[in-house]
This record gives sequence, structure tokens and C-alpha cells, in this order.
Amino acid sequence: MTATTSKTTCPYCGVGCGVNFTLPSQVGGAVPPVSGDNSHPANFGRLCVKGSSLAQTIQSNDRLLSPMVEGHAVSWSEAIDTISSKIADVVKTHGPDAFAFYLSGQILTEDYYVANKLAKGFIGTANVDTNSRLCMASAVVGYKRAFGSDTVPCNYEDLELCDLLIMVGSNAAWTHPVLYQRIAAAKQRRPNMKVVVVDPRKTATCDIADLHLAINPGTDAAIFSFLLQHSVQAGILDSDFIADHTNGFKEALNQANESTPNLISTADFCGVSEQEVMILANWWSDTAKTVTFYSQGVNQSSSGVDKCNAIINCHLATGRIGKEGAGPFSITGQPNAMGGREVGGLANQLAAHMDFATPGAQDLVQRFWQAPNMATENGLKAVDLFQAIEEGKVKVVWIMSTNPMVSLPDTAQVRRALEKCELVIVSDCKAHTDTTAMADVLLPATGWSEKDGTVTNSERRISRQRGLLPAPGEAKHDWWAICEVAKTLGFRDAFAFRTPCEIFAEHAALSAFENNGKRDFDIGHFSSINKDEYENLVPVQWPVPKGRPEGTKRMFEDGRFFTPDSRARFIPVTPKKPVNAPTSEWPFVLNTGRVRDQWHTMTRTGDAALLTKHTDQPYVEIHPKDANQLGIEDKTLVRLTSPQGEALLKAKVSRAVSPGNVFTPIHWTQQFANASVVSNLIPSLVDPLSGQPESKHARIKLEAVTNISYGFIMSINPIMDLDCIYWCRIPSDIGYYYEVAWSKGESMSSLQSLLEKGKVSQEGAGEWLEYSHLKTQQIRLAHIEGKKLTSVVYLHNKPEPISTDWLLSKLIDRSLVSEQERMALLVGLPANIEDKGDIVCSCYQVGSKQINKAVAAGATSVEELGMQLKCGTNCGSCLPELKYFLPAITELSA
Ligand SMILES: Nc1nc2c(c(=O)[nH]1)N[C@H]1C(S)=C(S)[C@@H](COP(=O)(O)OP(=O)(O)OC[C@H]3O[C@@H](n4cnc5c(=O)[nH]c(N)nc54)[C@H](O)[C@@H]3O)O[C@H]1N2
Ligand SMILES: Nc1nc2c(c(=O)[nH]1)N[C@H]1C(S)=C(S)[C@@H](COP(=O)(O)OP(=O)(O)OC[C@H]3O[C@@H](n4cnc5c(=O)[nH]c(N)nc54)[C@H](O)[C@@H]3O)O[C@H]1N2
Ligand code: SF4
Ligand SMILES: [Mo]
Repeated sequence: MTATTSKTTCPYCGVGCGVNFTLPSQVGGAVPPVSGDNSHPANFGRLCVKGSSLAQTIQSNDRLLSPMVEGHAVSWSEAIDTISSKIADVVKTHGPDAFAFYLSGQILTEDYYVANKLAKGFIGTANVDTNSRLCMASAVVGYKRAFGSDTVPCNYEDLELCDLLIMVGSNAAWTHPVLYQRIAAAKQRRPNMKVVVVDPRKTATCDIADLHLAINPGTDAAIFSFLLQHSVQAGILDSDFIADHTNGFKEALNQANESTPNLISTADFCGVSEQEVMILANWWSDTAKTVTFYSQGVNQSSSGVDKCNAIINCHLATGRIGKEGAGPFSITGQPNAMGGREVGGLANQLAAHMDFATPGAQDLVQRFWQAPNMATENGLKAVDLFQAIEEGKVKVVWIMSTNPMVSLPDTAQVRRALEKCELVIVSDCKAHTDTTAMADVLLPATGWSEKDGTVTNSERRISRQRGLLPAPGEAKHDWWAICEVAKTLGFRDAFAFRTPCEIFAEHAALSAFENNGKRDFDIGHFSSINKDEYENLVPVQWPVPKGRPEGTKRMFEDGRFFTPDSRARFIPVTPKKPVNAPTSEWPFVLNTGRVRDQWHTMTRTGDAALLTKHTDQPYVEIHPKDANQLGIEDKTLVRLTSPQGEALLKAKVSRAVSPGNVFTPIHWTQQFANASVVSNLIPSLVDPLSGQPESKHARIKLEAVTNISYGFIMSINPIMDLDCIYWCRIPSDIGYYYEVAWSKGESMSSLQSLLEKGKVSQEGAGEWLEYSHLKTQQIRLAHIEGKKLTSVVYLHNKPEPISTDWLLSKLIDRSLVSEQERMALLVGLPANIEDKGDIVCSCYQVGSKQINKAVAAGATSVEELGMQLKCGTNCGSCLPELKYFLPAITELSA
């Protein structure tokens, strides 16, 4: 490793991979590609495609570089004064609960700690909630009900050591790719290891599954209710463990017997065959080393907490917890959702894994902080918070590192709330997001590679994200902005932190304060950490109490839990279906989730042309039978309507979803497409215990959008005011590329106006090449200026499978257009260039047509494809998809 290479942590998913980061050779120069850190225990050198593209996504041309008040750039001190005086004012007039923070699992532990301290100890409100409410709130409550604490028992090694892995509501192949690769490698080493996927949809994760239970949406708890009962019949209860270390087994079992009386009723409720349930039940009873790995298909549900406890019940009954290769493992999504939980950064937590209800906790925290205004009860959870903002109860909200205009359910409500709010403060790295558009005050934040602090991954491992590049413009660390506001509010001493190290040390000291083993979260070893030690902190799993610097690999090995009597609790669970069943008016069930190469609301990944190749437009996956019935063809535009709102998406006709169900990715915002925000469709229904929204479920109707022309526009100049039914901006390395759809009646006149107003070219200059075919309503135009291509417009009657790569490359390379190429510009491809098809391997830009060709020529394995085309040989994220090109395997989607 060179002197300029440092170790840091990937800022995307909760796997928390270690990354080697090399500084550019000159100040302001391009950052060399990153590599995986061989010594990091989360990834041992591996990175997925998002991680390995980190260098390409750092430099952004849309950074927020200065604080802004009402659209005007101001100094930091002016911005801080505006914020502090308004907070002081509303708190004085309306009380502390008129203020709220809405934070994120993507800020650092140190940022979270000072925000939580300011609100709960000094302003005096527990209105500190976070996008983690949308992500793992149900998992937290599930753990707390069972263990008395929010403790993830397992570690990543357990995923490799288990003999049965049940993946519930997780598409880890795309969402936790490095863990998925570790699991796939373990299964290859030990072919007897079984993997079961429980997901209504057939996903890339099913590639390694021995069994896929395509259950009815929301019905997971019934599967585990049945497994609990079956454990009795199969004689696999761990009676000693139940007797010595748990309470409530009988009640839970009685409820299971009532809820899922037999195999037939269970299979019927879940919409799968009895044989399938029985295969799982037999594997469950035969396999002591079982891990149940669960994610958003479990959490994002109106009964998410019960689903978690149904899973945990099964592990407690069989003693499959606190042992190698066994346990209920909730995987977290964001890089620091866990850190947020640790500091208490949720409205129903106090601090350091203590709650308002924990006896003595308020007093303890008050004394530790020397807090003048301790909050005394739970604050508002995300959905309620935005309701209270709309009702005028919360008057100032500080949104940090999250994009609620896209990610909260019922976007129309969120808009109404933010319009009504007296002061909306948004801290972000980006100037233009759907949420920054609603801000009164914008604060420029440092982003990954600039910000400095700690994060905790899904296996409780604390790692450093290091500040390696200078902050651009006026950007500052989030913790710094919070401390400045706190000081201006008069809390100078309590927020006099000069470095993240000082904050971390205080956080560690609070975790250990009067703890003595009573609370799970104890990192007292770091209470007096100094700057050098913090700089050199190596990844470590908490608890790290004084005297145990090596941390803790696995929890509950001694069978003692953090309840008052140290016993775990069984919870009786009644499986429930989602709140909104489909009706004749709203006949379809909408499911939502992620795609492989995009991150959330695309502020970090959406501008990287490389990462858009895998999925370039928002889509709705729909079963061929439904598509047929509704007259919807592949790649045509579909209107989705729910009682909440509307979205326009491209159809992806596929057998991956069952009839009556559709799936859409969550990523596209108004920055990238005019009408494709999927949260518009989601009602604000929440789990009554966790407050987590049922984001994976809405009832909707679907219709084909007819009478439209499809096409695309590319230009080296920005394209303004595109007034068409649908547009989607697709990043390219140079210029502007839009997929569009116009109403047929409007397409000619709109196109005319685009051309006339000089929106896609300099008016008058250069020449237009033109091809039109009235019968098929095709129009193809290419604009050339100084012998160079400047714009292309293609419009067709229906979506045409034209590869735009060559046209884009002609825009990008700015080479002269030869005489032979003039014709090719209107065909879309010169005769001598290969059309790659849809890109499958993002790293090496290998497309479906190339792969099909190699398979037709005899390639029979992923390895051979890799040797011939290089696909899959870098990060490996596309390996599951590559397999579906091989002859022996049926297609994932038809
Ligand atoms: N590429 C990429 N990776 C990411 C992210 C990203 O934005 N992009 N985000 C990160 C974050 S914050 C998170 S939280 C994680 C999420 O990681 P995952 O939870 O793995 O991802 P999702 O695609 O949201 O949902 C997982 C699956 O739940 C299924 N599902 C829907 N309803 C049900 C149900 O009722 N029961 C069951 N069993 N399954 C159901 C969906 O079909 C989907 O396949 O991903 C993290 N990793
Ligand atoms: N329908 C539906 N809705 C969902 C989900 C779903 O599956 N279905 N999933 C939910 C889940 S699990 C999650 S986690 C959320 C995610 O949803 P969001 O949190 O809203 O999405 P992000 O795009 O990650 O937003 C992060 C914002 O912070 C900015 N940012 C990045 N780094 C920093 C930083 O260091 N400081 C500051 N101040 N800003 C920064 C980014 O530019 C971006 O604008 O979506 C939720 N919503
Ligand atoms: S799996 Fe990929 S996105 Fe997740 S932490 Fe590792 S490199 Fe980053
Ligand atoms: Mo998440």
C-alpha cells in the first residue's frame, strides 16, 4: 500500500465493507479507483459494483457549496443565526416539541450523537426520528420484545457456518452483494448447506436457493408460526433452554396452534403448496445450525414486529441462538443505521440503548449530560412527525441526509407538510433533490471521503469512515453544524467538541456510565480514546466494555438476556395480511424495492453512467397474463394509480412476479423522471408497535398509456422545459439524454417547438439530417454543427429496441462525422459495430447480446463467459444474472 492510500468504509449498504482509498496525485485531481480492504472482516477484499465505483461517484457537478437562506447564498454564521433564532422563538412560544430532527442512517455516529443530545437533553424534545424508521424500526422492536435489548445476536461468519439459511424478504444478491457472495462461496464449499428464500417475487437471490417460497405478500409470520408448532411435533424443542432462559413459551405455542392449526391452513394462508412448506419444515427440524436472515420484506409491513418475533420464537424454542451458525439475524440496510440505534437516535429511544421507560434512565442520562431540559417521553415517529408538521404542531424541522419527498409514503402529504412548515432546514451534499427544493435553509454537508467518524455495520462492527479529501466550497461536517446551532442557543460547554474523536469518547463514556453489564451496548473501552487511537481504530464488534478491547463476536452465548430477569421472552403472534387487500377497483398489489446498481434516491449513484446501464429507467414488473389482459406490452408506458396518487413506469413483462402482483424499484425522483416517484402510491399505514410504514404494499390499478409516441433525445446542450407525458433523464458521460413519450397529437408540434426554440441545438447554426416515415410515424433527426454531432431525436410509434451506445459515443468523442456515418446517424448504428444489447456486467460493460452470442457459440459456464468476455470477473455482482443466460437453467423472467 502506498503512503497516500488509507483504509475507510464503504458508505452504501449495511455490510460495511472496508475500502482502500488512494488520494489523487495532485490536489483536485481524479481519485484513482478504490479497492477492497483485504484485512476488513466484513469483506476480506471484496467489493460489489457500487463499492468499486466509489471513485467515479465522488465528483459531482451538483454539490451544494454554500449555505442558502430562501434561495440566497449566505455565510455560515448567518445561516446558523437564522436557524437558532427561529428554534429559540418557537420553543419559547410553543414549547420544545415544536422543533424536530429528521435524520438518517447515513450520517455518522458522531453526527447522530450530538443531534440526539441537543434535542433530548438541551432543547427538551424527543422529536428525533430518522429514515431508519422506514428501514429497521420493526426489527428493533422485535429484538427488544424478545431480548429486552436491541441486540443483533449473530455475525457474518454465522452465515457461512450454518447448514440452513432462511432468507426472508431479502434480495441480498442485489442489496447486500458482498454478503451474498460470501454465502454463495460457502454453499459452493459445502454443497449440503441449504438456502431457502421466502419472497413473493422470484429475485436474483433465488439463484442459490434450494427452495423458494413465493408466499402471498405479508404472510411470513404464518410460516414461522407453523415452524414453532412443527418443532414440538418433530421433537426438536430445546426444553432446557426454554426452562432455564425464557418465559412465555406456552402462550406463544398456544397462539401458534390457534393461528396455524395445520399444514393445509398454513399453505393456504401463504399461497404456497403444502409440499413446499413441508420441505422447509423438515429441513428446519433436521438442521440445528440454522440462521434466519431477514430484511425489508419482513420489516416494511403493518405487522413487521410480529413477523420478527415469529422468527425469533422459533430460534428460542430450539435454542438456536448464541451459537455458531445459528440465530435470528436482522440485516440492516444503511451504512450506519446501527450507529443511529446505538446513540438512541429514534423518537422512542433515549440514548445509548436506554429508553424513556427504562427505570432510572432519564435521570442517568440527565446527570451524565448535565442536561438542563431533559425530554421526558417518546417523540413523534416519522409518519406521525410529518402529520404533526402538516397540522402545524411542529414548526421547525431539520432534515439531515435523507430525502423524505421520495422515501416516505404518501408523498403528497409530505409536500403539504413541508409547504406548511415555518422553517424547513435541509442538510445535504447535493444542491438539487426533491427535498432540497422544499427547504427554507440549506446547509452544505461534507460527503463520503470528506466526512470523518465511525459507522456500525449489521454485525455490530464499528469501523472508521475517514475524512481524506478536503471539503469542497463551504461544506461542513454535519456534527459541526449541529454543535454551532447548539452553542448559539446557549449550550456552549456541552457542545464544545473540536473533533469527532471527542464526540466518540463521550458517546463511549455514556454507554459505560453506571452500566456494569446491565445494558448490552457498552463500548466503555473507548471512553478515553485519544486522537491517535481514534485515527488508527481497527474494526471491532461491540460490546467493547473496559477490559475487553477485542470486542464481542456473538451475543447470548451464556443464555442471559437484557430483560429484568435475564430471560428471553416468547411473544404470541397472530399472522396478519397487509391492511389494504386488493378490491375490484384497486385489483393489483404493488410491491417495491431495490435494483442492483442504484442507491436509494439516486443522489449518489444516479449520475454515474456506468451504474445506470443495468437499469436505465423506472419500471413495473408485471406478469405476462396480467399484461396480456390489460393490453400492456413490454417496455411500453403504464399508469399506476392508487388512492394516494399516480406514477408512470415502463412495463417489464416478467414471470418473476405472480399474477395480480407487480413490483417497482423505489429509486427514481423528480430529478430523474417527471412522473415516476413510487412513494406517491404508498399509503401511510404503519405497524402499530414500531411505526414502520407498510412500504412494500399498496393496492393499485394499472392501465396501458395509449396513443403515444416513444423516443429519445440526446444533445450536448441542456434540454429545458420538456413538456411531454413522460421523460426520464439518463446520465451519460457528456451531454443530455432523455427517454421520452409524447401524446400522439402533440408529438409533432412539441418536437417542432423544441427545434424552433433552439432547445436542443443552437438556432440557425448547423444542419439537420432528417428521416421520417409517416405511415409508421417514425421521425429521426440528427443535428450536425461544424461536422460534429450535437443532437439526436428519434420518435417512434412504439418502443424500438435501438441501442443508444453508439449514438452517445458519437456525441461523447466529438469526432468529425464522416460521409458514411451521416446515414448511420439515422439508423442508430453503423454496419461495422456490434450492438451489445442491455448491459449485464457493469464493470466491463458486457451486454446481453454479446453473452447470448458467446453461449450460442458454446460457452457453458459463467467461468467460460468470464474468460471470453470478462463479464463477472471483477466485482461479481452480475454472476446470478449471468447464470440465466446458460442453456441448462430456465429464465428468471420471461
Ligand atoms: N443496490 C442497493 N442495495 C441496497 C440499497 C439500495 O438502495 N440499493 N439500500 C440499502 C438499504 S437502506 C436497505 S434497507 C436494504 C434493503 O434490502 P432488501 O430488503 O434485501 O431489499 P428490497 O428490495 O427493499 O426488499 C427485499 C425483498 O422483499 C420482498 N418482499 C416484499 N414483500 C414481502 C413480504 O411480504 N414478505 C417477504 N418475505 N418478502 C417480501 C421484495 O419482493 C424484495 O425482493 O438494501 C440496502 N442495499
Ligand atoms: N416504497 C418504498 N419506500 C421506501 C423503501 C422501500 O423499500 N419502498 N425503503 C425505505 C428505506 S429502507 C430507506 S433506508 C429509505 C431511504 O431513503 P432516503 O434516506 O430518503 O434516501 P437517500 O437517497 O439515501 O437520501 C439521502 C440524502 O442524503 C444526502 N447525503 C448523503 N450523504 C450525506 C451526508 O453525509 N450528510 C448529509 N447531510 N447529507 C448526505 C444525499 O445526497 C441524499 O439526498 O427509503 C425508504 N422508503
Ligand atoms: S456490499 Fe457493496 S455496497 Fe455494500 S458495503 Fe460492500 S461494497 Fe459497499
Ligand atoms: Mo433502508
